[in-house]
Amino acid sequence: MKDWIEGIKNRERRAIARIITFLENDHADSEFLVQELERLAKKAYVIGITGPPGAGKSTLIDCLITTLREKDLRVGVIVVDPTSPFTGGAILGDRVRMVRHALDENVFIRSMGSRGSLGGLSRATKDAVRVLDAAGFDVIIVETVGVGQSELEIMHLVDSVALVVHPHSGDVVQVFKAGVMEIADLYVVNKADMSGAAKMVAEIGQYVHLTHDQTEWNPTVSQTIPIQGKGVVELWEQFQHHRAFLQESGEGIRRRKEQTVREVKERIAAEFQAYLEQCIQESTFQEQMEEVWQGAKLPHSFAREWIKSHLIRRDREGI
Ligand SMILES: Nc1nc2c(ncn2[C@@H]2O[C@H](COP(=O)(O)OP(=O)(O)O)[C@@H](O)[C@H]2O)c(=O)[nH]1
Ligand SMILES: [Mg+2]
Repeated sequence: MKDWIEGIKNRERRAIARIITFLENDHADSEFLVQELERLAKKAYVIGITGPPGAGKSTLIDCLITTLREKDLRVGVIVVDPTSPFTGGAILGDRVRMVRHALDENVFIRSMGSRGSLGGLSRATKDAVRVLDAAGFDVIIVETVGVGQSELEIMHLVDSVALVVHPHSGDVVQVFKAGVMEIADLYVVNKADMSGAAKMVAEIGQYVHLTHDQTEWNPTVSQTIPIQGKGVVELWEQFQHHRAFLQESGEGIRRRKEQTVREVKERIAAEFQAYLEQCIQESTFQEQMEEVWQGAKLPHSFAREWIKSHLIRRDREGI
């Protein structure tokens, strides 16, 4: 593991990839590694790009990478697809869109697939961000595929959230419904070469006006045409404004604190779940269940009594 840390310090891609995979598998002895990573953390700027499939997120990120590389910034990209069982490799379409950066050693692109549970996926993504931060990437971009609860979860891991839609995405209603509109710091009407872009910008502007008072950050609405390389530099400027806002207002620190609380909660829940699974296997559990099976006891009271006795037991044993 010491070698791995050295590899990270030397920004070796193989070490970066290996550590991400190791942490993804949630080994019991990963704590040491995470501690070392935390020590190296350089405090990258982490941005989240979310929006419906086909909105042009990957194409936009490809352009953003170019813009950032021109400023000599190192860029890490994590593409998260909760619907894909694949991991480590590539979510094909996304990798193809960013392929021109594949040989640039200052760019690292990684896909993360489903880890069986949503909590597992967001924990693994959080760790991947840690690894890239420790490896000294200046900007880390997290792309999530789709619009739903899982995207909301993942977006809690980043500093700034951009929601990308395109003029013909009838999905905007869906986006509204899923609650994604509320979490965006920046709105991007992508593929602005298509008709209807101005209308979409106006609609989102109206939404922002209705939902935000003028005192805090007011989400910006940008237009981009990644296939022509247009609007991307301006979008990066908006990101920088938001970053400055996060720093000056204290909102950045507040968000990071909240993220840590979430992470702790998720880990506690995962530990409890593992403990429960273990208890269920025990014969005493099966015997007690007999009463429920025979209708002598309600599942509700059984569950309550079980929790009581186990928490007290663990407490007494000082575990
Ligand atoms: N007209 C137009 N099409 C675009 C633009 N950017 C991307 N696309 C197309 O939109 C499709 C989906 O792009 P992709 O980046 O994979 O979307 P994602 O699913 O949100 O990552 C592809 O066929 C792209 O070529 C653009 O600026 N204008
Ligand atoms: Mg994509």
